Amino acid sequence: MKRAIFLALAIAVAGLGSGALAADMKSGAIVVSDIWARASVTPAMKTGAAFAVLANQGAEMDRLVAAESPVAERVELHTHAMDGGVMRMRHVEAIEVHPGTPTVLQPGGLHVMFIGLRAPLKEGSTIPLTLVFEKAGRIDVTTDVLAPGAMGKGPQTPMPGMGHGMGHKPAG
Ligand SMILES: [Cu+2]
Repeated sequence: MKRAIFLALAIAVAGLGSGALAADMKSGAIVVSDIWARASVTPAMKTGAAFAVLANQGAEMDRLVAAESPVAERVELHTHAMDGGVMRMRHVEAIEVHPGTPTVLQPGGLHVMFIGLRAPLKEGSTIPLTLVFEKAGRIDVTTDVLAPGAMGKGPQTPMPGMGHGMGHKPAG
């Protein structure tokens, strides 16, 4: 009984930790950062998208070949392409990640597409997502859900340190 409660607590704390810290997630040579999704505008919206920065610290090109999440019936890799003067989404088999040049998944470009959302994506929540790379394998990432019109997390979202480590003292 006690043990079960302790375990539940440990899981709750671990969950909080991963959501609050949102640290970069790494497997092999691949580092995933700035991962986020857009909140659903209405519950009727059955699709959604997630974005991230994929960096390759190795010497060989790797490829994102799949994405998985329990939030949707299907998860696909998409890009945007001009089609007769209209910007349309297109399914892609894989997304290349070259050494030295991060691949950026962002609105209007490459993205992870959720098709058949089981529930609306709520702003402020997090959703589990697994990115599958050809060489680096599977990387589980915690995806922050931002506002419906969000364009990204910004270049860096450092921990709010509240002046800690600044070390400056008032003069005199
Ligand atoms: Cu799409």
